[in-house]
Amino acid sequence: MALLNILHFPDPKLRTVAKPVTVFDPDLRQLVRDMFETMYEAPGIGLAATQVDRHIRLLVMDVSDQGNNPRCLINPEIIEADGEEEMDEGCLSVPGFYEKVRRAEHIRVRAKDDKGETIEFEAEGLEAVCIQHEMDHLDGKLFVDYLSTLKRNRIRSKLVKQKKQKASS
Ligand code: K1U
Ligand code: ZN
Repeated sequence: MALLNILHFPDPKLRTVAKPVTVFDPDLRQLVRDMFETMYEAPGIGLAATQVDRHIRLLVMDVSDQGNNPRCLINPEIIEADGEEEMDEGCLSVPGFYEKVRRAEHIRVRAKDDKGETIEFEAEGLEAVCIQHEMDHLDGKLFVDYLSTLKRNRIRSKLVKQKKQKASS
């Protein structure tokens, strides 16, 4: 297993639109294992392949309190959505910042698992928010894109400054 490097905003690679997964092989399952290890170690409740510089439509998540409900979604699609809710979101690619984002409250998701089997389920609350957040990553979108330009630019400046300070220390 391996810990993967997580890209940070404003890295332009985070803007890449991921391609569908077509081959469900042992290499894919190894990437899934590495992404779970990286997500639990961070710690986070979700991770999209885009964040670890792999531009395929794959995300992992675990929104359970005990961290014992791992879920891997490949080529995910939201096939139904209703309601609206606003929740505080964070992002491992935007470390240290939490902001409210409005998203669909209930969703129905279709995806494949790591063996290529189709799965379909309904999600609400934090699970629904997390899936929408991670699916945005696969389209090159970040939660800061929902904020005002002023807030987004402030976050960008702070993260660029922190990166420069780390590089010179
Ligand atoms: O970077 C990511 O995409 C992961 C992100 C997912 C997420 C969090 C909150 C709302 C929507 C999506 C995170 O996991 S940020 C870290 C976090 O929320 C957390 C960390 C430790 C314990 C509990 C939560
Ligand atoms: Zn994120």
